[in-house]
Amino acid sequence: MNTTCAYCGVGCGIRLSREGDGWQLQGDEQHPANAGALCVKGASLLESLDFPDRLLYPRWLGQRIGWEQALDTLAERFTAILAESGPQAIGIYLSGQLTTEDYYVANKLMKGYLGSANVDTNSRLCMSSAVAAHQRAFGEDLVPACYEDLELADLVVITGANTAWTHPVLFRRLQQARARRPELRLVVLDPRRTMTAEQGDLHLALRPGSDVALWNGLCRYLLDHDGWDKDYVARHVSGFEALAAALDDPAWQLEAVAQRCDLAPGDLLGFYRLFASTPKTVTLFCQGINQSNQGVDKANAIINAHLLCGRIGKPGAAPFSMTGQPNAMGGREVGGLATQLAAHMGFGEAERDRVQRFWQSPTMVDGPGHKAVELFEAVHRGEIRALWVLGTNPAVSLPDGNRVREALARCELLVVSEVTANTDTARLAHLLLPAAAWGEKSGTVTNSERTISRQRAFLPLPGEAKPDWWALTRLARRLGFGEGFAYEHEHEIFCEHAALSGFENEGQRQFDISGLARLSRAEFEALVPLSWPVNARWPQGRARLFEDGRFATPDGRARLLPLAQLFPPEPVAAPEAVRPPAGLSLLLNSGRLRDQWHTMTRTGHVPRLQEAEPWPRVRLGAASLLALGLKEGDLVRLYNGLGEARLLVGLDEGLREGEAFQPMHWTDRQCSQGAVNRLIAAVVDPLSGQPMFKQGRVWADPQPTRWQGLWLGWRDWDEPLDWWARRPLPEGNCTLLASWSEAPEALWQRLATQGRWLRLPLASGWLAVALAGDRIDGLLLVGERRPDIKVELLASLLGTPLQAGALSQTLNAALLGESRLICSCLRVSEQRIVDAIVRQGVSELAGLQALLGCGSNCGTCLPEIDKLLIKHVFIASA
Ligand SMILES: Nc1nc2c(c(=O)[nH]1)N[C@H]1C(S)=C(S)[C@@H](COP(=O)(O)OP(=O)(O)OC[C@H]3O[C@@H](n4cnc5c(=O)[nH]c(N)nc54)[C@H](O)[C@@H]3O)O[C@H]1N2
Ligand SMILES: Nc1nc2c(c(=O)[nH]1)N[C@H]1C(S)=C(S)[C@@H](COP(=O)(O)OP(=O)(O)OC[C@H]3O[C@@H](n4cnc5c(=O)[nH]c(N)nc54)[C@H](O)[C@@H]3O)O[C@H]1N2
Ligand code: SF4
Ligand SMILES: [Mo]
Repeated sequence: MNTTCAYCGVGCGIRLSREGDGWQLQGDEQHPANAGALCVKGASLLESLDFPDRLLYPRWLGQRIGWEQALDTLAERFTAILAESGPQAIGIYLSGQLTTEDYYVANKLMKGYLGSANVDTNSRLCMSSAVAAHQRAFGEDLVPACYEDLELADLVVITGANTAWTHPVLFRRLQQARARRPELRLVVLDPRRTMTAEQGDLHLALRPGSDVALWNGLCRYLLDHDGWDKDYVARHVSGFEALAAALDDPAWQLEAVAQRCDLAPGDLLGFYRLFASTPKTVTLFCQGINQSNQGVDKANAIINAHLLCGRIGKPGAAPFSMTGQPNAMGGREVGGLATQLAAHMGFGEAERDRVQRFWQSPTMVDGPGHKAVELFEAVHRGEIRALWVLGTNPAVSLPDGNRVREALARCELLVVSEVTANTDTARLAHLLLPAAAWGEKSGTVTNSERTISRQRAFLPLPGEAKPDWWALTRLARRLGFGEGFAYEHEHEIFCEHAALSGFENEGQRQFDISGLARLSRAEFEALVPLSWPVNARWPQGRARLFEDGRFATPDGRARLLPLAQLFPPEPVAAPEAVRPPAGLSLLLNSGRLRDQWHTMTRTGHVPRLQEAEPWPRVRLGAASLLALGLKEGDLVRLYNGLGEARLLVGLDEGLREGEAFQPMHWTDRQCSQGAVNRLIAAVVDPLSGQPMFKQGRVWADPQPTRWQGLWLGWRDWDEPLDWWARRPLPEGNCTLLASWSEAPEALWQRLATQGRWLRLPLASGWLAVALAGDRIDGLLLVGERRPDIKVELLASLLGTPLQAGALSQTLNAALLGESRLICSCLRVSEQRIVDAIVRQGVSELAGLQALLGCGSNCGTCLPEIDKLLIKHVFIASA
């Protein structure tokens, strides 16, 4: 059976085959996105399905209830709120991780039946700047390119994206193309020297937020050096005069731009020349562009340069916005954003009328609703009284996390549809509804290149879990809308969605999949991946848009836009910019790690995905560490007027000085104080409403500790403590502990009174053994500093009878230190690679791959392996 990966917007195809009682998973060779390849997250999907806190039944205030009762309660409360406060008092918050069918039903119910446009999605945090930029430039939210364009290009510019980690299979495709054709150049524009930047031919570490200046400077350079396509602009583009006039300003001359971007003029010139002389250029962008207080402008600045050179709608030439989530694109098609009506239509009178006639619905919203950040503000004010959250964890993922948590806690009726019961958001819900997870649910998703693929169910629904569209449909029926929501299968929903896209569409809307509106159930089941549009003109779909130079604007021309660079890139009046008295000032960047997915609800319980980066760390540059007097592994306190976090520090030589990078993944479930968004102000782009997650102002102080410790046990650590962070082990879990308020002796006194603890002195502190009968139930190491230890080895003692010899032998071996995992796919540690180089004399990559397998699957670790080779072969022998 074939399905689609649950994670990123590459949208890889997956093939499942039966093996004994279980399933075996591999990449689908036939899928156009990945041709059989998978990254470590996709390859671990089966392991991830073993959720620790799976939500199996509806729960009302923590108590199990039946679906009938849950839906009746929901219908009753919605009806009462509608009667008392009107439709604006109801909100729905959706997710790019739902299927298109889930999205379609939610959107129809809200906009056409309840009459509220307060339906937004976490795509607001992710894609809304790109959506708005596409609409401004092309007249519609259209991604022009396909993945193959990356392989056909002669220059790929990756900006504001760490593609090697976040879209690994696509990056691998690019790298393979570069190996075949060394003339294919890669330039990376990112303030941070990421794993992606490491692999570029050129990396420009621009000043955060200065992207508009960089692209304006490029356009100015193209105009000055005859590097633009006059013919293309004359025939297919509008707005040239205004752009040229705006660029006729000394601010956009090379030297001035270089200064704004904090780059060496020579480096910048090198990039401009390369761009000017390479017709086949693809510029790929993601959250470093979108998540900004001028995200829409940044995206349009990139598109400007491509339009000016006519580099769009051609093989190997396009601006390319990568979508993050598996179905962010499907949500955009449906109209799941509060600023869209449905099927790429807005709120004009004719469009509202058209959609209402198609739906035959009792009502129709009259304009856009609240965007995500405003939506939660309206909840905070009590204006939205009932909020239904499906498939997202806003307590963690929205900016100004403390305020969002406050809003959720104040909400009169919070309904959360979830797969796991124990998320920071789900814990605040009144009503919890169990959702079908990946592997159990069925429907369609659309990836970054507009390819619609099927997600198929291969597992039975556990407990009383139901697909989200089912829950929405059943509520709609209870509210008296049976006719509009008679669906019994996702196939019916998909066909209706496809029909709406083609309804009274004489080519005005390029999003048109009416060619799929009449699929039979069997054809829907057998649907193969297809890129939209799919209609009478393009029955087999279409890989590239705008090939004819016609855009979706009224005059058919794409629009160039004059754009100003905001400076400084941070908003001066950001609420957190109230300067606390002391502390080192840092600009906080946030984003993703290779092996984790968002708020860790799907990856945090998979030991193999934890190994490369097990603990919540904020990375700082060497000078910042020095200024703070901290070493790697110490604790730091980050704070501002909004909140605080306490994390381990790590050194990242790829950061610009004065900047820090904190992963977005840690939540209150895994760490006492590790969630980054408590520190990020709710500053948004004025057009898209997308939050500026990438530049927050924080202050840092060292966080001294009286002791640090490590707990290994089958049960969770449950003594109250100042600080902790937890990760799972194949069996049991491992918790880092620290205290600044209590001496280690005081901790021991607390434990000793429980009676089942034994203590042994160590050179650097002590080891306490928790006993259950005569067996080891847990191990606690306490010292001045966190012990550097082979966790897995020590954990092998859990459950064994207490024997002094075995204990000291294992302990000694474990204390020889932990080795970092380099290749997550084949689980090869740094130590094994170094041993192979130093002891076995392997001196090149192919040899390491043959011996250990490292780097031979997804390839994201190749640059790290390279570094080890350089360090241990070349430098050592020099
Ligand atoms: N492993 C993994 N992969 C994922 C996800 C995940 O959770 N884990 N999530 C998926 C989702 S939903 C998304 S949206 C994507 C996101 O994919 P990406 O956008 O590739 O990932 P991020 O880590 O958010 O950061 C992007 C980069 O922007 C840079 N940046 C910051 N500020 C600026 C700036 O001012 N200008 C420029 N040019 N760059 C800047 C950051 O340094 C960072 O390297 O990843 C998807 N893939
Ligand atoms: N600081 C900072 N914050 C960020 C970002 C950043 O770069 N920096 N990135 C932003 C971006 S781009 C994104 S996309 C968001 C992501 O943020 P979220 O959407 O909040 O993150 P997830 O952890 O993916 O949450 C999805 C939840 O849905 C559940 N789930 C999975 N499948 C289903 C299903 O089929 N049905 C239902 N009902 N539930 C399901 C999962 O268990 C999980 O709890 O974070 C944003 N926040
Ligand atoms: S690249 Fe993205 S879609 Fe492909 S396997 Fe990895 S996470 Fe899944
Ligand atoms: Mo995202």
